[in-house]
Amino acid sequence: MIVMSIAGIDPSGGAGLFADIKTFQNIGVYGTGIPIALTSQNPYKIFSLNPIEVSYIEEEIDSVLDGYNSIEFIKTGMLYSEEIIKLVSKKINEYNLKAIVDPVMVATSGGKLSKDNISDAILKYLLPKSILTTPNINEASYLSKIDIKNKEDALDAVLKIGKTCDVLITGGHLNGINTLNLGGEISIIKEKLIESENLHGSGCVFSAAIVSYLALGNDLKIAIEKSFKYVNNGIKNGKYGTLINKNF
Ligand code: PXL
Repeated sequence: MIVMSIAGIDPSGGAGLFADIKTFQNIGVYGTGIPIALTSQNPYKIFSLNPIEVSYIEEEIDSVLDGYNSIEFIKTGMLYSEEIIKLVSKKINEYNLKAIVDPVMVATSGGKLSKDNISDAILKYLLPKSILTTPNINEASYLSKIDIKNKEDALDAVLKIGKTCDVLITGGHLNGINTLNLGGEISIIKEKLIESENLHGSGCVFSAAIVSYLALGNDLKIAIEKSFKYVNNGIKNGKYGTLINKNF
């Protein structure tokens, strides 16, 4: 099975495209990766961003998908700008892809990963063509325009975002309460929060795991359950970022 991530590069390896590729490899699918920007950063700080030209990103995507026409599932991470979001939406249509959108805007370390406020562009162009989005509460607040502070707010937000796309608001910043709207079915999955230094990239790894398990033939609910286990294991046993016990 071949999958694709379209994301930014964190050269320290814990988040972004490199983390996605490591996750694909560990779970047992073949990862391809389209870098949309270079960054200079470590797990604690983002120093700068260096986006790749939009026409070149298009060439990258076309080269890989023309060579590997069996790719069905992709994920998106950092997309940086409205222009790139529009391009990726166009490609999802063109190649009939099933996309999981991790609507990355700000790093766990606090640095900005997008040019402007891109939440409206994600909502307008990308989510209508995607099968699932996995925002944390900050990203979900931008997307829903609800300031999410508790479980009730998160439930309101999944109803709102869920009109456009299935949604799972991750609970890492909400006492481990993950809030889901899958095809109109609302549910909560409560996870125990783990005290850890290894949270850098956990959102990236989570959505990459979902893509991997879907490509291996699991349905969305099972893929999500397995991905929670995978990420928990990574956070517990990781060393640098949310990585990833080989013996998982
Ligand atoms: O974790 C979000 C994220 C996504 N993509 C890139 C990142 C980060 C966080 O640092 O660097 C490239």
